[in-house]
Amino acid sequence: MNKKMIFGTVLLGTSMCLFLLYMFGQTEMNGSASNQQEVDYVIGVSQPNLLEPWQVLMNEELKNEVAKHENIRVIYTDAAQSTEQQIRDIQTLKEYGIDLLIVSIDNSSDLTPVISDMYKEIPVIVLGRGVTGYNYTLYIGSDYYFIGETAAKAAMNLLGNKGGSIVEIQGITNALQAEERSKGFQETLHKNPAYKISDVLVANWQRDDAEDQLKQVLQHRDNPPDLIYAHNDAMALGAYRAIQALGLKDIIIIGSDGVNKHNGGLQLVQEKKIYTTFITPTGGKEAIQYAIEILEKKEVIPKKIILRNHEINETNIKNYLKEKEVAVHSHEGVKDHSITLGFAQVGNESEFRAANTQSIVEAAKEAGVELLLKNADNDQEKQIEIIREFIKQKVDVIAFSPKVEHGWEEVLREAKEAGIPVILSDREINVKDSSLWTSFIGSDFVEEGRRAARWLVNEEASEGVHIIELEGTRNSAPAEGRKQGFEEILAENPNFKILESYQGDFTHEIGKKMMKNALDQYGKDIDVVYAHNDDMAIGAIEAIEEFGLQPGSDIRIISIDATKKAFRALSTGKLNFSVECNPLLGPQIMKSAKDLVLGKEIPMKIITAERTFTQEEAGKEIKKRNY
Ligand code: GYE
Repeated sequence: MNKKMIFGTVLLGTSMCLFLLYMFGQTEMNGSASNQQEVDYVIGVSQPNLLEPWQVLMNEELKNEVAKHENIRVIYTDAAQSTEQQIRDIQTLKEYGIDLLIVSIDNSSDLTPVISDMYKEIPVIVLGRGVTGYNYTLYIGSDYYFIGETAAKAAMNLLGNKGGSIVEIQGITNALQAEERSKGFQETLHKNPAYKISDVLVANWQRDDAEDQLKQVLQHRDNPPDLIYAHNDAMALGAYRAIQALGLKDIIIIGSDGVNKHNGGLQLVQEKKIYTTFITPTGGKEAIQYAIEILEKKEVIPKKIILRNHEINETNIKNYLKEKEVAVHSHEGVKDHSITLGFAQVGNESEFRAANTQSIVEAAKEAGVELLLKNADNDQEKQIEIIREFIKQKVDVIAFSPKVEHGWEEVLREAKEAGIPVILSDREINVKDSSLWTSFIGSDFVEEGRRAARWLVNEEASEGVHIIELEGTRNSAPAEGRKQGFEEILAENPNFKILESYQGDFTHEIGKKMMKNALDQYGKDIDVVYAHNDDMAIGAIEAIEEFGLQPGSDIRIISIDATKKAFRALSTGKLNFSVECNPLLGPQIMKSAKDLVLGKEIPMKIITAERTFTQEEAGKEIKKRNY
């Protein structure tokens, strides 16, 4: 009895459920395959509601992309803003035997465990709105903290230095996207006491709720606010109506989503009902494209795709709409012509770096990209000079692995003025103006640090565990993130103490030297070494052996990268745990560079999927490890 026949029987079997589902939740099925036609895959789409214009747009974009694929069938459910109904919908889709679930959620705290369970059985794409943790195949959506932060900067620009009072209208509570937006907004505003948030309202993403609540708050208020920040355009329109009804003037309204439809954010900006909105792509198209890649077992599937948001206001809306119009057609029929990519590599400091450089060189050959790869020998000034050289050479795209987070504004502004897009490879930077870079491809370093610490606190029960930390290059994104994530988990486990953190630079040599210093100072009081990469960990292992102690048993050792070097140390028991950091970024960099030259919008961040390895797991995997 094969899949298609199963499909028929399940259809029959579950029609009763469907009827119930129809009674309680909204269901719809489509896919370009006619009922009789073979389908290879059945995908379930669970929506939290179809009351919001943004969720409706997401479904449209999903359907438009599904229509291009003959061999898939999609079942859509709509929970009409009921968490209980959405949990039931997901359960019924599971019983229906779907091959993959695409789910967008409102209530992340209640839905996270449901999605984690589903993920144990089938691939799950979390779309548009996140869940806590990493128990899913792929997240596609925006960085909501970034949207809140950008909204705060826009508010401060609009109000000027004199500051002012602000009303914030949130979507719903216990929704990650609302919490992160609010956190980004408030944390950025609070840096300057001139800006005061007078009220925080919760209006369920709904226009009328926002209108009613704001009317209540403002009708008894002597001093109306100077600005209103609504988490979506529907509530921003509600705010506009409330102000109109109360006859109030000169109150700036900022919304979010930027849907290009009737009463959508773009129309509200054009009609000057709101001043600013933030384009928040739904990711519907990408979700179906990746769903098929996952079902066809494509090798490299990222963990997170963070889509870029564009700030739209009355000063740039005309340009945005024109560019959008041009972009829709620009890459049609454009021949895939060879492109030149200038890559400024940071150095040769580690096994990771060697594998990373090789991946880039091989992928360029594979993709027919002309690669100019220069090495900065871990010298930022030299790396800046290399980028300047690429600008002079008028390469099509520049990519680089930034040695440290700061000091890139000037040279990146020159690249921007030269119209050359910039891809950040494996390390992020910290610049005020995020338009100075186009896309980041790499890992979530904070999560890597958390994973290292989680293993340790789960592994180690005894009191007073003393840790030596061997840090990577100071002010580099991996070192900063791995330290932050590790300390975050340790903060919840007070019997784990970092005795001292030593300034390393990701090299074997410095790792060994630092460990020698630590052993001289703390000797047998050391229980654990946390090394920010394998190379420093291996150096530490040698120092511990020379000190006459047994690495892996007298002193537990944790590293990050999980290169073959680490696998060997794990399988000999000298290393205890390694957190993967994937260096094979070449193929994704080439794909992004080509898409950029074709005028396609590429994600703001592509976060790689990564694992962790115990000694036992490494033993099983070592043969397959190719770097
Ligand atoms: O972990 C380390 C290398 O930037 C993520 O740099 C990379 C780090 C990697 O030196 O081995």
